[in-house]
Amino acid sequence: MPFFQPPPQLGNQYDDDPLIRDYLARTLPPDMLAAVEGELRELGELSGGHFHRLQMEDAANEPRHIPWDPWGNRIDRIEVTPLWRQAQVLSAERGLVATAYEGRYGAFARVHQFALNYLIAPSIDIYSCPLAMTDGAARTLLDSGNRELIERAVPRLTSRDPRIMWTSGQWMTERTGGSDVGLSETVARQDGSGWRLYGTKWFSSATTAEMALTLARPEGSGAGGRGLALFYVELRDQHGRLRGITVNRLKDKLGTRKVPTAELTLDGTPVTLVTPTPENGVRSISPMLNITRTWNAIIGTALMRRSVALAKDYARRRHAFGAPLAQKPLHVDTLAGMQAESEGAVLLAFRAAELLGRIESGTASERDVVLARVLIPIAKLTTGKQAVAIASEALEAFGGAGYVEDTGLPRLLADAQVLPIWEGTTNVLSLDTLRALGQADGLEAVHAEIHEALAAVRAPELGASADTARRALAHASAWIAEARGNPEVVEGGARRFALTLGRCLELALLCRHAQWCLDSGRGPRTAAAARRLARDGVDRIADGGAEIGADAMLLMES
Ligand code: MFK
Repeated sequence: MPFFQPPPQLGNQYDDDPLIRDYLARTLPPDMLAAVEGELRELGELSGGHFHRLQMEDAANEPRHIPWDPWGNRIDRIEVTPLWRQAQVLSAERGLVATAYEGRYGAFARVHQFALNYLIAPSIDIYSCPLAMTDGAARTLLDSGNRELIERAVPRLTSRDPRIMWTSGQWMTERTGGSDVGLSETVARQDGSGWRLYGTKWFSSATTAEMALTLARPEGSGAGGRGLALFYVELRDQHGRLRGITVNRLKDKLGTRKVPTAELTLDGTPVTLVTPTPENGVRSISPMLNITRTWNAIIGTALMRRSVALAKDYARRRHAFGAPLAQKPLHVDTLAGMQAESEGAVLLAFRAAELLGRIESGTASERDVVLARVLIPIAKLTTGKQAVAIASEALEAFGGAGYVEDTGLPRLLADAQVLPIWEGTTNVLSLDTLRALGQADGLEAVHAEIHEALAAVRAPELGASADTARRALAHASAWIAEARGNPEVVEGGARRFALTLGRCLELALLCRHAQWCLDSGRGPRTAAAARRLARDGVDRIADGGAEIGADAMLLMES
């Protein structure tokens, strides 16, 4: 009988994930957990079962742009994949956006919502992208105070009825770039019927949305982000025709291939101004950025969890050199490092969710607000990098099979690679972290967060890990204090600084969670994760001041 390798299997993705179960048990009030656990388990079942199977069967399908109908009319229809059609129904019915807005669980609504998304996201082919933007649009409209738009759009964006629920796009990127949004060229003109937009949007994700929030420069306005204004667009009229919008083409991307990302031409697109005055567009859209960046972090952790789950299961099924890989010390060591990274990442991403929940329910302290502003970009940039590294390691854990498309494994890496790019690259978010730290005691809030988490740690087996976090934080703080007078040194070291804070936060949160697991009889597993993360290193600071920058310039010479 020739040899055939059994493929990896997934079980219930809630039951099989002790970290998320323990985290929710520690964080949520017991009666709330009892009330929501059934749906978490159901989503865990759908994620490891129906949707994972469908994902494999649906692998070859991609969205299609149909520019013309048979009679020559421009229609710009976009057909999405069968899985995406099911994901749309699931998202509404399971409240993947709505849960955050229903007010049932107050400050814990965001943890609840993101737990649902964490469980299902790896199996729904990045349908989380339109959901993140939908959530961000609902939040931005609510924060804008524009009653007419709130009444028209928010009930649809947050509906649990798939026939009613809308999704939203977020059109920011133009040919001038996705980072320096203040360079946007799209012009807004007013005529007798209101505002109309003229320009090109270069990366409109999920163009199937019913509405979008977008930036444009009112004619005669000044340069930069302050000269932009925030507009609300409904894409189609009552006959389903696009309103002054042409879909030029879909992007041919490395990953997120199920997401129909398009280049658009806007030629007289009717829009509504969101804010009372046509200015400060970047500031007005910033609630959207903070929501989608939190999503980014959560989805990053979800993809890490899927990478580790598949690699661990495979290690038990795959025999080499006389034993299952799961009994080979070097392979076990590799998988353990992946597990520890993903556990730290989950706790950091969900910490952002906790803070958002408190802010939105009106129960946040002043420090929570300051901490959220800093922690969200840090969580996004740290988990984005980790997700790519873990996905890459997972492919390697499968050997050649990890490099073959129809195993479904390469998609993990290709999809993870978007996470450090969209919603602000690692470098842009490192600079945003610096900006946020400079406002209202941001660094003090991070210090307090880390020290409070570590103050809860008493077990001797966690002592060295807690010290690693304290030392790294002290090193990062000393570096920024010394570099402060030299903007080039600060900018050149911003990524190392932000990543150190991110990894420090992860380790501190992991130590605190591990202490709770020990105290509540849940065992020593999380303490092992904390020790492993500490051993793999959290301090990324490089001392050397201006010399590092001078070396970097030398290394730029070809
Ligand atoms: C699973 C997840 C899925 C997500 C799917 C999404 C798919 C969509 C794909 C995309 O659209 S990707 C493109 C995303 N683009 C970005 O995320 C932009 C990246 N660039 C930045 O974040 C820049 O830092 C920024 C555009 C904000 C810089 O622009 P400016 O004009 O130089 O802004 P400035 O002057 O720093 O800030 C303007 C105001 O906004 C300031 O307030 P004030 O006017 O009161 O002084 C800032 O404090 C405020 N602000 C900026 N960023 C903020 C913020 N406020 C709160 N939170 C923030 N993050």
